[in-house]
Amino acid sequence: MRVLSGIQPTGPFHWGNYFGAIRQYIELQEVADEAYYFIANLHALTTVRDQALLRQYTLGGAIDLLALGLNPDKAVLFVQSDVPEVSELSWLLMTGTPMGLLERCVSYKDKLAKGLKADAGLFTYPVLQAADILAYDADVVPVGEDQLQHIEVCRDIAGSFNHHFGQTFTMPKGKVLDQSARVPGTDGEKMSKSYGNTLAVFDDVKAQRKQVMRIQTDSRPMEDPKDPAGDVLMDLYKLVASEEEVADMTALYARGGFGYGDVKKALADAAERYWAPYRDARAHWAAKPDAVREVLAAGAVKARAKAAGVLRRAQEAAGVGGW
Ligand code: AQP
Repeated sequence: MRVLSGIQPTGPFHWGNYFGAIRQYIELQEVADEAYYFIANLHALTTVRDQALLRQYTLGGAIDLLALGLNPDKAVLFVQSDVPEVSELSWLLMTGTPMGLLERCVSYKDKLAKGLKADAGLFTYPVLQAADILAYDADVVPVGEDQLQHIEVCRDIAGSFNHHFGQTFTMPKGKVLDQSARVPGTDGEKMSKSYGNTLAVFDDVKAQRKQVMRIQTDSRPMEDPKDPAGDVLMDLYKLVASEEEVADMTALYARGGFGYGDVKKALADAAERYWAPYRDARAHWAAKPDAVREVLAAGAVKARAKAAGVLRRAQEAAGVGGW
């Protein structure tokens, strides 16, 4: 099994990124034959237009992934722009991608609906993403639920290329975790950097508490029992609390007679315990930026070697190479 996934350096990673995707990266690096994980800085250009900030987020993203358990001895960690072959492959794919396929992409439509300005990069983002996946012959792509549609687009693009030019690309499959495929944000919507509703993984304890206290709840009277199903606080609590703590909290919901403030406090306490070791690991890596750069440089060499072979195969199939 060859695993690949990428994450955008568009800001500090949040619980949705970790529980939806990064946790899978860490688990899969143990069982995959090859695992490739990259910081998607070319994708991030569609939102981050400040070069110093983009550089800071890119290195910061790598530090975060290492702190969260990504092991460079087991997985190839690299920065997307260090593999220019992928951008070339993207053009080959673009020429066979129907406009309608991209127009139907929900994340593009959502961003337009939220008033974000769309450029050609945002519109064609799924094609670059398809190139990212296909360039490494990936067969498993661990992601959150919001990305499944893009993986379907990638399969469509790969399928039509294979159909037209002969078998060239491996067909990838998306992989989501049932219990955290769509982590809710502080407003109950999907947690998302661009929606301002995130709980950051590496915020300091005080800032994280403040964010937890912001979570919107309903206005049911204190004495009433509450249904824990679909409750944002409970959904988040389940991610960071122990099984025993979750059982106690479920009983409390059934009994009633408590305020949401108590649940928020328990959630903030559990979050503090959950993230403490990762915060220490982050401090360790953050103190050694050159070691992180070395990891990324070594990763880029391995990633390029793989992507160059696949690009050559695709160019020959399409008639733009091998003449
Ligand atoms: N709320 C979420 N629940 C589960 N998984 C999530 N992911 C993102 N949000 C959630 C998964 O995280 C991985 C990295 O996603 P990305 O690089 O696309 O990050 P992102 O899109 O920047 O995440 P955001 O916060 O949603 O950003 P914007 O607002 O810019 O689109 C992916 O596997 C994603 O599914």
